[in-house]
Amino acid sequence: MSLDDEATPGATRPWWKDAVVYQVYPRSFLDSNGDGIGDLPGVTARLDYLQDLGVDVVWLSPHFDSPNADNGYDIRDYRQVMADFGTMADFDAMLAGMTARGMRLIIDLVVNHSSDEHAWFVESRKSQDNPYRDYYIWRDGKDGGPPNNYHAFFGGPAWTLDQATGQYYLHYFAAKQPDLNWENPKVRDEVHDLMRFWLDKGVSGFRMDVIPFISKQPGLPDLTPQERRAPQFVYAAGPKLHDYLSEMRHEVLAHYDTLTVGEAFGLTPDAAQHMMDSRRSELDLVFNFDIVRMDIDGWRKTSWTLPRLKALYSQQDAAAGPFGWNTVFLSNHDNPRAVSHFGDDDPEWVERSAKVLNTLILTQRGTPFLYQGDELGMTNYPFQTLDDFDDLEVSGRWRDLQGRVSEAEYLANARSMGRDNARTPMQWTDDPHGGFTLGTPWLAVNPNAAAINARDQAGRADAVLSHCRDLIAFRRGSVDLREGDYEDLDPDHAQVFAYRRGEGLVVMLNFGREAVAYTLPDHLTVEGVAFGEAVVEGRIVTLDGWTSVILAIRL
Ligand code: TEU
Ligand code: CA
Repeated sequence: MSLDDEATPGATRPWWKDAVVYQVYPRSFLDSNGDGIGDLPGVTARLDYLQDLGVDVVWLSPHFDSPNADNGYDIRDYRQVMADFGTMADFDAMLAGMTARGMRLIIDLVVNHSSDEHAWFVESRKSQDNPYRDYYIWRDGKDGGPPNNYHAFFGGPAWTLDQATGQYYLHYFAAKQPDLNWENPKVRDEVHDLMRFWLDKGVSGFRMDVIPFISKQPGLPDLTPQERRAPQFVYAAGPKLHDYLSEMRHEVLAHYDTLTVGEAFGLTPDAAQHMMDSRRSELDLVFNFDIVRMDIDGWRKTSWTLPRLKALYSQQDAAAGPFGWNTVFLSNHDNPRAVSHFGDDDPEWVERSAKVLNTLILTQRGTPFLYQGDELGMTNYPFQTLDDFDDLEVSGRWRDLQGRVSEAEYLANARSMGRDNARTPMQWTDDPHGGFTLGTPWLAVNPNAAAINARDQAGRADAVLSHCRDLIAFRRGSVDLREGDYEDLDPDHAQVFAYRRGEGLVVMLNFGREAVAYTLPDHLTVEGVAFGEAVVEGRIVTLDGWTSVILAIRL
């Protein structure tokens, strides 16, 4: 690993630029005690699996005490482990197991809002002069209704009237997720303290949930009709975001060796670059959602094209510039399965296309974030009715749309884009419930677990899992992939994604079932196949349907 960081020669290259991160959604990873809910001992039981895959960092979705209105993104106690997931001793054992295997752990920091069952909110709602009142955002109503026309992401107004004190409180998400008031220095101090609590236990950083939203618009004016179509761009443009993040860096993060990655939901590319610029003291990485949301209009799924995907990668790479660094991902717990969204989940093609997508994630410029199950090519779930879902985003949005949209249209949309597609339990074996639980799973396991599961793939050299493991190892040994610059060789081609990485590699991905014979530009000399499979004759490379190859080249 080179020691110099290309951005600031002489500075050591941060470890997270070379790391491969794997997101664990603990509720759906492995159930160790038969209650149908994944838990921390389940994660510990699979650390050898993650080490064998070659994972450097685990991002753990919220493990904190929560009533689970939003599956843990509604925290009731930031210093307690959710009882469903186990105990603090289980957390410590999991972290020790990761450390012993040379892995790091980053946890989810959900501090734009808490649960309405958090002690702070229980106090805050008691009276208008309670010492905790200003931990949240309370306002008088206007004209007999909410203080403004903000709409919640999970349906209904973003304000709920608290009868006891006659005021409304703000919640960008569910009513059980009241927004914290970051204007209040006591709130910021509380957050800094809880961050130190986990960092002092040995955690290596945080993924920061909707962090751009913590600074609210002064005066909270109404949204215009245009703004209401995508309120996140207003919510993320508060005037004090960068002040709060700089303070967090100064007060907490600067005193530890950490990785911080912020959800850039609602940020413009410039604001995102601002947040991750290594010359500033804010965060290290951001999740830019332009790609995973390129075929979403409001709530509706639209369509995407490969040239559009390529343009977004080039835009993100340019926006990062010499002082930024991107994350590379195609899925997470909020998005459909990568192979169903961007690949081809027909049983005949699913493995091949999953390998192509994992090649994209692991060879693009930036830090790759794999989502649990994508190393197997797990697919979307065949939801039949709205009752099959267990996501307040699906139910809340349906309450908004009923009467304006047919149930058939809404169901079709939820089937393709609903978050539960990524939350069905991990498929470990072809045993009942995919070997995830000996009980009844909290969310049904995909019936294709018999065909797509880790045990079957562990024994097959041609499996998605083997390909992913081998490519992670290849990437670790390649300075071009970890540090090299990025050049899209053919932005307009509708089926082939071909790009140069550094001085010595070209990656080619065939995003279709038809074989393609592709001629590389004449400024490149192909020296041979470095990874994958393709027929190479001079600069003509033939890729079978849904295959990818990494070529050794000379400029
Ligand atoms: O998600 C915020 C966010 O980006 C989601 O609103 C996402 O865009 C939407 O669900 C896509 O359909 C974060 C967490 O990742 C999510 O799980 C939580 O529900 C949300 O914040 C509130 O904490
Ligand atoms: Ca369990």
